[in-house]
Amino acid sequence: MLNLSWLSPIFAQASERLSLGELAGSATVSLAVTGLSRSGKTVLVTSLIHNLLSCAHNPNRMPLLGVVGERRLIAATIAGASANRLPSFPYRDNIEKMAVPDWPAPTEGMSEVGIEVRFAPASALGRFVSAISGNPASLTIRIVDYPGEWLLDLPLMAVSYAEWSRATVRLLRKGVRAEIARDFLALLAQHRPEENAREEVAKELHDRYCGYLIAARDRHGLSFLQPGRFLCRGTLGDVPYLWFAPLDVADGVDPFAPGTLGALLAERFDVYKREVVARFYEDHFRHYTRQIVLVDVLRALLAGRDAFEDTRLALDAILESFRYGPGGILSRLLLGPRIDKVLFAATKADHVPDIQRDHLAALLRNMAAFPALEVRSSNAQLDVTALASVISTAEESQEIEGQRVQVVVGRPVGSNKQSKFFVGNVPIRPPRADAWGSPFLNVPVFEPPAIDASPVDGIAHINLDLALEFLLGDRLR
Ligand SMILES: Nc1nc2c(ncn2[C@@H]2O[C@H](COP(=O)(O)OP(=O)(O)O)[C@@H](O)[C@H]2O)c(=O)[nH]1
Ligand SMILES: [Mg+2]
Repeated sequence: MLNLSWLSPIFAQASERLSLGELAGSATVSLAVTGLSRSGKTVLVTSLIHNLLSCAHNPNRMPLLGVVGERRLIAATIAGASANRLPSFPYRDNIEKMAVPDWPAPTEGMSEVGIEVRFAPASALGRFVSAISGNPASLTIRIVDYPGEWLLDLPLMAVSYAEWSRATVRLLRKGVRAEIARDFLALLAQHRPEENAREEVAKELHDRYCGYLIAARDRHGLSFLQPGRFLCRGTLGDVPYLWFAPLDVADGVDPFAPGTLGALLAERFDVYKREVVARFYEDHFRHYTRQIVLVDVLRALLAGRDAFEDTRLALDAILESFRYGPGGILSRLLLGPRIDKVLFAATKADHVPDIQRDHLAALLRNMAAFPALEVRSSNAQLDVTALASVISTAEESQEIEGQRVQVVVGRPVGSNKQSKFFVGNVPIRPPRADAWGSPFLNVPVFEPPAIDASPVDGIAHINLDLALEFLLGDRLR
């Protein structure tokens, strides 16, 4: 063990931020990547790894990541297999797919991968320790990819089944949901919470409720869909305790008489909270220290008012997972270490021209109650950005109705012609109720650029280096 007590105060301060393990060459930080399905997690992790591995050859890909820009990076490599319980992230398969070029296959559930970064320390103390130990500093970044849908379940921890049912059924009867949930609501009308519990009824309600969730997500672009595991099961399979759905519960009814349908579903709801929700936070989330949350802001904006407002509800629910202050749900669930930096990122920023990208980030910032989170010191440090993991478009200007405007151009997957994509002005605030057009759910999927599968040249991106600098820069000094 090294004695640091003689160091001057400035050095001592530097040492507070660095662990000795880091200085001496072995430290780990976990970087969790989440977002609702199709928000861009798999592509982000693949591009991040590929760009980090390529940095030693091509530092120009990640200039704004301090350790690269300052030429301190020595090498980044995939860490060897560890005794982790999670499936490993399929980086190799993904990068080979992208070299075709094509997008990586969609994934469900969690996976992880370790990246070992060896670098020359920036601080005098770090350089000193590195010199006497004869080793460069090293940091293993443990990247975990998990479905954002699961974070939507945290608010369930604070409510009973009856409360959740009432709130959910109220929501189901409003706006577009009433139409999407018509079949489920019709079945709901035939069953009372106080009728005798029957397994077939519970299962049928569950199946129809899942049908509604899937239609709401896939055909209407909605995102505030609970419980999250009904849409993204991970490794759970179809276990019987999942067979529940909300019931039409009158005010004041709670708890339910034994043997009733209400009691059966309430019991399952409680098992779900204990076995699935609490367990995810205790076994996994608790170990994350840095987090990036991906949001497909443009898709939500173009999908129309209902889908956009719904994304805001989902974001508010997701934010609960980063409120550590007293009185929060998390403080009751988790003790000890916590996430200390969270970045919310509007993904696929290559779908809008350069001048609109800051708008995308500003819109994301104004979509949820972020500011309230930042002033509370016990919460995670938070920032918002726009990024593209893989630039798949080019920029052009075009005359539209007598006006020169910037558009993006790319080749839609499966087409042999380039097409232009123009979204107009991205507003920096959620549009007013009367400013919405009709929903547009077909944002083009542009073919990714041809890339080299070996980690030499990297992948062109927008702001990936800045994002990583915010998330991990302090651990790479
Ligand atoms: N143009 C563009 N499309 C992207 C980008 N990232 C993701 N996508 C698209 O979004 C789809 C879903 O991304 P994926 O990473 O699989 O989402 P996940 O479900 O969150 O893991 C991809 O298949 C791409 O079509 C990006 O940076 N630029
Ligand atoms: Mg994925």
